[in-house]
Amino acid sequence: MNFKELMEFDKQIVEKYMDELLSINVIYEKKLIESMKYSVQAGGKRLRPILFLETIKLLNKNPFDFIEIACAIEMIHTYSLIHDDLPAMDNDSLRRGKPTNHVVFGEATAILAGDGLLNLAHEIMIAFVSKKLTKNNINGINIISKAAGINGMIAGQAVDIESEGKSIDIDTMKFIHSNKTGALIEASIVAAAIMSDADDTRIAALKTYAKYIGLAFQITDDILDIEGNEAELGKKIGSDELNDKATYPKYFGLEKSKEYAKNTITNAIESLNVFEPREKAFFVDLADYIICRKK
Ligand code: GRG
Repeated sequence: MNFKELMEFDKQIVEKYMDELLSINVIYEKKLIESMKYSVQAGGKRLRPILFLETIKLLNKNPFDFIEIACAIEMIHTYSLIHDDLPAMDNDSLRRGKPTNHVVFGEATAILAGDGLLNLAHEIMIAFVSKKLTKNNINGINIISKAAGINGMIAGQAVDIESEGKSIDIDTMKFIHSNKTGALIEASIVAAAIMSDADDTRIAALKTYAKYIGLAFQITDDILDIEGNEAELGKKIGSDELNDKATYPKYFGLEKSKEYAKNTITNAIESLNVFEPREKAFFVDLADYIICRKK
């Protein structure tokens, strides 16, 4: 399979398995489950679960043995999007090409749908380790949990919200982005490496790669918010400027940001030198995709 086929193959597996995990029969809380499904099934690139599954494969383990962890990561990501779109946060009305969760289901249900997805992800991860109890599996889910929490994504989001309309220094901006966006991307790769029992050299190489692609992903996201096409992106552009967000183009300008993203991708690819060319082919293509993407 070439890069595009692999991305599509992994995406379909993750989507199918998430559908199964969300086939929950309830009597009273039908609206809650429907709103959770609405955002999960709205599409999305499924980048984080794909990174997780491909890392497992790179390290010669069977990705199907870890599929529920990939789904849990995507549920955490989807929860963060639902909450990020709320009026109290970024107040967006379009996500993944569809009206945002609170626009369709109301704010209270959207908040609960996010909470439900975050908690379900942890229920899934705990059920996984209780069946497959190894030190590396525990360490892996611990990395995912932490990346989603107050030492990762939630911290980045909190500082992002507090910084709106204020002038902040570059280090604060980097803190926001490496936590809000970078932490879960990095955890998707590092947790998979640890759960695949990789050696320290390989884990370190993949961690460095993950940091670089997380950074390039964010810079590209900032650029797309200025130059992207709303129909292709599936969300409104110009929202960073509207919310007076600290972005790479705001600090460095558009052209310098593009150059920065390109150099970051070169560094990401170089950090995989410990792997054979045929082993790392997917990750090299993915690094290029991160900055060439249109959505
Ligand atoms: C609410 C705790 C909490 C965190 C929110 C995810 C997030 C943190 C904010 C979203 C705002 C944003 C545009 C961040 C930039 C990078 C990013 C995470 C983009 C969305 O991820 P994609 O492009 O989305 O992977 P899809 O829809 O493809 O899954």
